[in-house]
Amino acid sequence: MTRPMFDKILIANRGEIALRVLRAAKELGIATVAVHSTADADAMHVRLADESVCIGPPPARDSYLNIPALLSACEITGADAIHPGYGFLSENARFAEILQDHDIAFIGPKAEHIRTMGDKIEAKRTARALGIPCVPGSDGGITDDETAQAVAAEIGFPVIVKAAAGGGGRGMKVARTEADLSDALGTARSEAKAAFGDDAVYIEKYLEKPRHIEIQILGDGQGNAIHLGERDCSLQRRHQKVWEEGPSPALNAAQRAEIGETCAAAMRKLGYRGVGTIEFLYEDGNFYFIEMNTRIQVEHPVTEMITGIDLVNEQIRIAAGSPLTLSQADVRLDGHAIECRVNAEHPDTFRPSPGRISYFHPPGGLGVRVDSAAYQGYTIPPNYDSLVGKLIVHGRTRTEALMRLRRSLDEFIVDGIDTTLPLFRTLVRNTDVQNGDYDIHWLEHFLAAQNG
Ligand code: MV4
Repeated sequence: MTRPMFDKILIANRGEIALRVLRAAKELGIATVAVHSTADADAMHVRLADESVCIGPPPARDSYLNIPALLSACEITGADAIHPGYGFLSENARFAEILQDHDIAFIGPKAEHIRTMGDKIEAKRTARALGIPCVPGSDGGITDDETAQAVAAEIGFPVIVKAAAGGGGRGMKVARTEADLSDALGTARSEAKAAFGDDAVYIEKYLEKPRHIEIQILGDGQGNAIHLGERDCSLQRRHQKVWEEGPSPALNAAQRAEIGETCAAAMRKLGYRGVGTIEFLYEDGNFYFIEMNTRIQVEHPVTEMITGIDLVNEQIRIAAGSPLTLSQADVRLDGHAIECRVNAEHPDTFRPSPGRISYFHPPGGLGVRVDSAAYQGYTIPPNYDSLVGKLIVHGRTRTEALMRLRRSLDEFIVDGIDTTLPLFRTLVRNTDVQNGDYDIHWLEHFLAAQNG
């Protein structure tokens, strides 16, 4: 019996994730099509793909988000599947449906699950119904002051008002007392309307000092699902993750198995297909669901390094219709991994620093992985995100991973532009970081104290 598989995958993305997908496709013997904007004609993903198609001018809305141009590129090249990577069209349910209508496979979840998780109120309702622990708060949307006050009285202050269409930190307002709530509700609703064209908001108990811990799950849409442990992504700046690691320094094996099995069971019930991340705030030993991401994430290599499982390979095989071949017992969490997102930004001011890389020397050696589409002589265009590459290290213990990270950061040279490498060289030597003693506010406080 021959297994179902694609012949040719079009990669609707750029940068390091386009390369990551290309590599997985090649290892499966699948032909690849790169698409690119005019700003990315010299990009590495274009060079390494079997074929490439220019799909538009630099602005993403005219190229990487241009659905008719992507459909034309599939038609021209005969691609039978699209991998969306992260960002861009990766969580666009309409795009997934349009591809289905054109008999092109979307390498990602079912459109209905993308849509459900895109609405944070629906996502929370769904999570709760599936037995996932949630932050106490309103059952649905809130429009009037009276209902808001009643919910707040029930859960207690402080509370946070969040946009249903938000996520990633946009459109949130904290109310510390009863007197703040009316303003918080009004501001959150008008900001949500302006940013997303949807003024639906909901209320939650505000957690003061949580960690951000997310569970990686994998399902086949045929009733099988497993978890691949967690990543601790508490070190963030302005809702951008900076440093991610797994396992979380805050969890023991019993806690990990319990929350992991809760998530896997929920995904079995949902019939979830593909990779997904269930995000939690974690405080005082308790997990509180906040959102679910229905895409491959930037920090997926952390999980790959501790499990040895190729998540993009799994995504492709599952989208082609293969059932899960891994059982939960096959998943062994081994050692510790840390990822640093190296951005083309000033290490103190975080001002973007696009431009030409005059010298590029990535680190190497045992347990060191660099996922990057950069090369010496490459010019980072100003039009997209500022990720130069991800440095991921693995060690048998967290201490070994930290020492390996310190060594790798000292080897890593990127000249010609500003990068955040110096920040990581400071962080890896910091006592709180070394002790795993941080929450979601630690990095912002550290930066404020460091820069005055
Ligand atoms: C919260 C919270 C405290 N309490 N919800 C920010 C991004 C979005 N995904 C959820 N966010 C938060 N939700 C309750 N009920 C604090 C944050 C938050 C945060 C969360 C994760 C990582 C970094 C953060 C930084 C500031 C606020």
